[in-house]
Amino acid sequence: MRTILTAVALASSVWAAVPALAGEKDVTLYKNPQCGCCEGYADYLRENGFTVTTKPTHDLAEMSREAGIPDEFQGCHLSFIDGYVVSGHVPVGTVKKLLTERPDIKGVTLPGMPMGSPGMSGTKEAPFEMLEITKSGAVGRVYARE
Ligand SMILES: [Cu+2]
Repeated sequence: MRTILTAVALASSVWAAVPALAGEKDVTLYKNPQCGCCEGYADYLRENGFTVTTKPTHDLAEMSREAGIPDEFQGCHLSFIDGYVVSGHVPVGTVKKLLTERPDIKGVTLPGMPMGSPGMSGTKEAPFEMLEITKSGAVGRVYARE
């Protein structure tokens, strides 16, 4: 019963996050109300031609879990883009790759807040590795390096 309730909750939250008529350039980004680098990332997406709606929430970790991302792989905000989950400061090249290739996965995550990533300050020290969020709930395979 718990599984069924979780599935229903997930279906309804994803449905709420991804309006049926949203196009591939429409982004809904959930963030903690205080998060500044999340706004930085939203602006970065806007500069790259996306239309971004930010939604403050205190349930980000739970929402990320529901989206298939275990705690240790969660980014600091959660975006829904054209049916995919994009967690964290994922560079736009990877977002475009995702929307072009349309792999059979739930989405990608860049865990944490790497220095020098889009929206973050600091100096990039190594290529970022975006991990697949699979439909079975496994996270870990590298989808893209950028
Ligand atoms: Cu951040």
